[in-house]
Parts: sequence; structure tokens; C-alpha cells
Amino acid sequence: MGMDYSAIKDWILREDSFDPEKLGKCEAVMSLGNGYLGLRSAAEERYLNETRGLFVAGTFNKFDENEVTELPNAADMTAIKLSVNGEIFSLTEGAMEDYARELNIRTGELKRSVIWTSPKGTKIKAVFYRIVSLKRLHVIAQRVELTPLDADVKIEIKSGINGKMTNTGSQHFSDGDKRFYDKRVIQFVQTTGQSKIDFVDTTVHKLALDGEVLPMEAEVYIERREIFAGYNVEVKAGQTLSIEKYSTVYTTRDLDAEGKTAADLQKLALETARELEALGYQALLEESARQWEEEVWNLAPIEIEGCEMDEFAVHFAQYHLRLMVPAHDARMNIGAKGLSGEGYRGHTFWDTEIFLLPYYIFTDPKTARKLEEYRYLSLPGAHAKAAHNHYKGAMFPWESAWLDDGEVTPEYMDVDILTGKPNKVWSGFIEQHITSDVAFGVWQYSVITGDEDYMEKYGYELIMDTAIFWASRLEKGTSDDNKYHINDVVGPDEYREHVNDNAFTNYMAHWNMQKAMEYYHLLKKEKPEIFARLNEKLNLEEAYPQWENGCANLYLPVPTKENILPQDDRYLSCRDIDLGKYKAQEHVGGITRDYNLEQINQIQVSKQADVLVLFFLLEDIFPQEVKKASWEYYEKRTLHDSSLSLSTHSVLACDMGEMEMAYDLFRKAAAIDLGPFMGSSNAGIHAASFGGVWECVVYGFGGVRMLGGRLRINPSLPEKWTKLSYTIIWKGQKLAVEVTKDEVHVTNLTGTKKVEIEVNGEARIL
Ligand code: IFM
Repeated sequence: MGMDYSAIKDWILREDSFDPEKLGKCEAVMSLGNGYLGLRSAAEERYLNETRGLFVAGTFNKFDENEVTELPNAADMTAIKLSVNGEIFSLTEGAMEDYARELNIRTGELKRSVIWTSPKGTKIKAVFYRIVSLKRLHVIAQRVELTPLDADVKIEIKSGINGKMTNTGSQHFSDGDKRFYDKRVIQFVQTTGQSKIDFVDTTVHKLALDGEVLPMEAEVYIERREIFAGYNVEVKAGQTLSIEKYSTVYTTRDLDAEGKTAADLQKLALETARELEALGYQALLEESARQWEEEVWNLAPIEIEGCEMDEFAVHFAQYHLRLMVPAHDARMNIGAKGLSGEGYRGHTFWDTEIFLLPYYIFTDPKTARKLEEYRYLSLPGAHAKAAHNHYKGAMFPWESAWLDDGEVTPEYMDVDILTGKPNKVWSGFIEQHITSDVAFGVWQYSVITGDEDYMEKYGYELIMDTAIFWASRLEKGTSDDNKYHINDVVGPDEYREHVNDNAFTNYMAHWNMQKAMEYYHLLKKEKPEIFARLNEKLNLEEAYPQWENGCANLYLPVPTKENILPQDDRYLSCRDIDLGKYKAQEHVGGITRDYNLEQINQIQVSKQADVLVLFFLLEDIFPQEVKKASWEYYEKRTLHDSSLSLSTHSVLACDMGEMEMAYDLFRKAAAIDLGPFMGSSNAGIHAASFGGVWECVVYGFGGVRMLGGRLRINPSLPEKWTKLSYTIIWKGQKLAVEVTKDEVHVTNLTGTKKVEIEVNGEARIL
């Protein structure tokens, strides 16, 4: 009971029972969206344990000076209160039959149906449909069909805009202008408290009885922070009343709202409401479904033969990867929960560059460029962070929000189980590898797409500015090896705080400075005007010797004689404990209920992939025996308590030839949101894990990797799969790859340029 996978061959994820205590899972994993807005799939009728959510990308607001900026939960327009003969429609009262909620990931439509018998015995069939248009970024459309089954009924409808939403109590909006036009269209303007963004919310209803439109005037209710329309309709047994509701949200932060006032947007929204009403739900659904086909399914088709569930899992990942990405606007990026919940406050992490960007680069380079432009546009925040910490260059925030916000990681979270005090979140202070992750993202984007325009405008500068930070960050340590060290950091493994010489951090900082040196020479020789501009801006002549010195003298952890690359300077000498209980846990974070973070720091245990991410990114600088021995060592000690972990381990397992393990880890990664556990996605989906699922399929089993600027395809399928097909775009050429157990076919579908590629160790030219 709960999640039902019986219709996945039709691209449908189902929920087959209703549990008012477990609403969060489907609200999040069945959420709808288009990258401009994200809508949790809370029911039309309201429940005590629901978490309704409507998030508009980039509209950050700070509730007060003690809280960090977050993506506010905008006014709700999807609730519809229904009464049948005076009894309120609610699945917690009376009885229900044939309940199902279905998300069609191919068309982006949500459907919910039930036969409900009221406590007094009135039986009614209710079907609810909903989309967020992929074609019209501001639009939500709903359709409700109500059919009394055995008696004539009077149906009362109360539906409108509820501006009382909060982010777990933080109210981000003022009350505002409320309007009722033509006795039909409802409008509400709310403004965020600190960032002063106006939200213009508009909604209109269309009622019909057995397809015949009812020309009804609404009764209007205006109250504090809400405005509603009310309708009363007599419906005979067997007749179907349909209620269509079209809603839009515009904000003064919209890219094309430049110079427009809330009043201009109100006018535009009113015109749009009339247009949507004329079009109707079905037409809106059809055009949006066509957009899904064009923009996602035809653009990046993936087929897996041999396991329907695995194919659905990767399509489900693609569905969410489209929902979460603000492809329309470079001033915003992807939040760790996409736009599906309040978790992580809408903030952007390294998740973008390392786990999500590869999907967009290889399938939709225009969108990938937007994500990369965001990092350039947010340089002011990175400079401010560096200056605040007495470093030079660009030190990227661990958590980012609006362009000039700088660091927005909250300072405290959770509780220390020993002291009972809140835990300090050290990531915002010392999880510094984000800076080289950003540089790495720039490099991957530029090499795979060949977008030299991006590099000239933004990319070279980003790589050099971040390298300037690293040169200023290196320390002469207390050790007498005369080397530079990077002390007191959190590496990717967030269970280890205040460590020195985290391998991932040091190697990536080294890579960053080395790349800057390489580009210094390239620009000087081949693009002197760009060199001159950047030299003027960043003083490259002064920076170069510092990079050279840094690269020559930065301590890079060396593998032990057993070929284990130490994660940091203490990991391998910490206590080994029996982790069996935590490895077998059903819910993540079990160890934090037995030990506090200081104690965990003394144990050889990892929350998530750390050294292994390094092998994944810089695969060709480590010998196979080091990768193999380290993979075995760390896999045993990694609890995968972060959703970013399983996919990396799976891809690496493919590289090690551990196919059974790779497949097992992939299935677990795919189950993070899609699986049957009903509590784990309440605060929102796990964005990076969806990128990770695609990486498992295309990088892991599909064998794709960009290594030192070259394209390599070394596929190897799991036992169960008979065929895998996918497409990737390499330097503007779309390649179709088909892998079976015995063969690899690569076809250049674009065919306008020669593509050099290495397949299973052999160099080929397409
Ligand atoms: O970026 C991650 C981090 O690696 C682990 N904790 C959650 C963050 C957001 O997904």
C-alpha cells in the first residue's frame, strides 16, 4: 500500500491508498513545475498534515536578520473547498473506494480519483486533474469533475487565493491589493518583506454541467491575506459538474518584468486569465504535453531494455531534472530540493556542478550555459566572502541564493545529542571545495560543448579568479615538510569537520590553479586581448607565480602502501567500529542518534562519497590499483547518509568492474525518491540524486566520460539489461549510442563535424 508501480510502462507513477499521516511523500515526488515555478501536489481539499507549496525560482526573501534568505512559499491557488449537501468533502470523513493518484511523467499531468461516500451517505465520484504548463511558465491549470452517483445534490465551491502560506511559520509576504474583476477573476498582489518582490496572483474559474458552460457570477469573500469566490450548483444524479481553475503567478523579479510595476503585471495577468479561460484545460494540457515531448523526451531519449522499472527510474529523474531547472533565467540556479519543498531553503550547492550539470551539458547545453552564467553573475558574493575571510579572489559560498547574497548557509541546525544544544553548521565557514567545484563545472561545460563564447566572456575569468582564491588560501602548516596545506576544512564527507588536507579539497585546489596556469599561457598566446582585459582586472602577472608556487608546493595526500588514498590527515588512524547496524538502516542518519558529531569525527566512517568523487572527476590521474583498493576501503565505511553518495559509488563500481554492486547501488540511488519509503521526501525531492541516477545510467553503465578533454565510451551493462540507448551532445554534435551485451553503436546524428572518440579503448572517428 502506498506507492504503486503497476503502471510505469505507461509512464505513470501511482499512489494507491490515502494516508492522511503520510502526505509529504507524494506532495513532493509528484510535484509539478517548469523551472519557473514548482508546485507541490497537495490535494485540493485541505488536510492537517499537508505541506502545500508554491515556489517561484529566484524570489528569495529574508524573513528577519536572524534567518538566512530563503525561497518563500507563495500564496496557494490550488485549494478548492467542496461541500456536498452541506457536508465537507474530505477523505478523512465518510468512506472511500477506488482511490488512486497518478502522475503521468510523460505529459506532466496529475490525476486523482476517488468514489467518496459522505458520513450521511451521499455517494459521489470525484476526479481531479492538474498541470503546471511547460509551455506557459506562469500557468497552473486544474479541472475537477464531480458526479453524484445515486442522488441529486447541492454542491458548494469555495476557491481562490490564500496568501497565508508560510515557510514553517515564517511569513514572507505583506497583505496587499485584492481585486475581483467581471465578478469572476480574482487577483491578489503580495510583496515580500525584505526583498520587496511583488507577486501578482490571479485565478479564474469556469464551471460546466455535462459539458454545458454555466454562466455564473461568483460570490466573493475578501479577508485578511485571502480572497475567494463561492459558487452553489444543483447537480442531478449521474450529471457531471466540472470546475476548471486557471491560475497564474507573475513577479516583479521576472526577467521580462524589467521596468514594469505590479500594476502592469496585474493588467497582463488579467488578460492572460481571460485567454486561459477561453482555451480551456484540455487545450492547455495538450500544448504542455507537446512541449514535454519536444523539450525533454525527444531531446534526450533514453531506453533500457530488460527492466521497465529501471527505464522508468531514469525517465522519472529526467522529469524532475526539467522541473527543477530555471532554464529561462541565468540569475537563478537549482536548489537542493528543486522547487518541490522548503528543504535547504531553495539554496544552490555543489550539487549543481558535480551531480546535475553533466545531464544538462550533455543533453541541453543552452540550459547548462545558464547555470554556468549564474556562477559568473554571482561573483560579487564570492568576492565578498573571500574579503570577509581575508582571502583574495573568488571564494564561492557553500550555499547560494540571490546573486549578491554571498554565503547563506544557516549557522545552526539539528541538535547535538549529547549537549542538547543546536549543532553549528560548519559547511558555510569551512566547506571550501565548492570554489574548485565551480571552476570544474566551467571547465566541463566548455570542453564538452566547445562554447568558446562563454569562456571568453565568463569562463576564463571564473577559473582564474577561483585560482587566485586558492593561492591565497594555502597555509604553511605546522608540519615541517615545508609544504603548503589546506587545514581546518570540511570535505565532501560532512561527518568530518575541521580536518586537514582533505584529499578532495587539496587535489581539486591544485587542479584549479593548474588549469588557471594552462589558460594563462593559452590566452597570452592565442587571445591577447582577452589576456589583457583579464590581466587588468585580476592582475594575472602577479597571480601566475603564486599559482606556480602553490602547485609545486601544495601537499597532495599520497596512497598508503595498501594503495588507500587517505581522505584526510587523520581518517586512517581513527577508530574502526562495527558499522553493520548503520549500513543496514532503513532511514539515513542512524549514527547521529548514537554519537554526536565530535565522536563521529573520531571514527572511520563517512557520510557520503568523498575520495571517490575525486576519482570520478579526475579519473586519469590515479592508478587503477589505488582506485580499486580505495573504493573497497571507503565503500565499507560509507553510510550513504547523503543522497549524493550512492550514485558516485555506483559509477565507480562500474569502473571497477563490480557490476553487481554497481547495479545494487544504482537501484538504491533510484529509490531515494521513487522508492516506497513514505517519509524521506517530505521536505522536497533530492535534486542531486536525480542527476546521479542519470550519471549511473549514462556515465556508469553507459560508460561515458570526458577525460582530459577527450570523449570516452566504455559501456558495460548490468546482467538484467539487454540494451541501453541514449543520446549525448558532444561539441554540438548529437550522438546516438546503442549498447547491447556484445556491441556498441555510436551514430553522429548531427553529422556536421568530425567527432573523435575512444570506445572500449579504441580510438575512433565519426
Ligand atoms: O550538498 C549536499 C551535501 O553534500 C550533503 N548534504 C546535503 C547538501 C545538499 O544536497
